[in-house]
Amino acid sequence: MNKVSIIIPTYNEVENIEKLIRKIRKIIDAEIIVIDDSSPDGTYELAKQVADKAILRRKRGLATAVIEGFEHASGKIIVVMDADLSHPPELIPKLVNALLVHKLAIGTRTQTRNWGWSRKITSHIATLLARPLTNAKDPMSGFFAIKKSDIPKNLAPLGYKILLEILVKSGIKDYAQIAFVFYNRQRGKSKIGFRTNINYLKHIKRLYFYKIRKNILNF
Ligand SMILES: Nc1nc2c(ncn2[C@@H]2O[C@H](COP(=O)(O)OP(=O)(O)O)[C@@H](O)[C@H]2O)c(=O)[nH]1
Ligand SMILES: [Mg+2]
Repeated sequence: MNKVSIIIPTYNEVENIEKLIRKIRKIIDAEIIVIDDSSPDGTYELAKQVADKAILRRKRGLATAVIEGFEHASGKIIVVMDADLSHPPELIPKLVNALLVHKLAIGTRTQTRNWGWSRKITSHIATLLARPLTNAKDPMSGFFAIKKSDIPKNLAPLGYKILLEILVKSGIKDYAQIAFVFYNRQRGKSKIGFRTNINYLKHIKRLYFYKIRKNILNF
């Protein structure tokens, strides 16, 4: 089996990161890389002790943090996941094994628990807006696996949605969609806010233009 690198972007996850990494270690032998954007709560200092690599950045941005993680990964297989325990580590081997037959494995949220109505509506609208760009059921997921060599080189995301950026730029249609129940975080706060949604709209506009130029919208 090829070596696996797990990339975890963090901002203020000091209450979650150690528990998550302990769980991952019980499940898979992988290189664990934390990319922290100077969290004021000390996430980086803790990550330095518990992760294999901890990278400190002086800027903010989830998608760009993940891309920086790709650059530091020594594994041939990359897994991306959130730090807040919403993505079950038990699913990692399934995602990795799916790459034996598929180009991409998407942890697909078929149910969500403890999400408020406004979050559900926003997520639904965001997914609908992405429909012409991809047929994947959950292109907004932050939980996926891909071979490093299959990651497109021309990624230019804005905001949160790194998987959507990869789907559009790579044109990959051969993906496994692995279902899981998404439990909202129990500790710490979501970083999604008004600004995130505006950035999403800008990002999606950019991807529409990209697809139009390539003339491959899925209408
Ligand atoms: N490095 C980095 N990580 C971030 C940033 N914003 C969010 N994250 C991390 O990305 C993951 C998903 O964020 P979260 O707030 O849980 O989003 P939600 O689950 O969609 O509400 C978590 O691990 C966050 O700590 C950021 O600006 N930089
Ligand atoms: Mg979360």
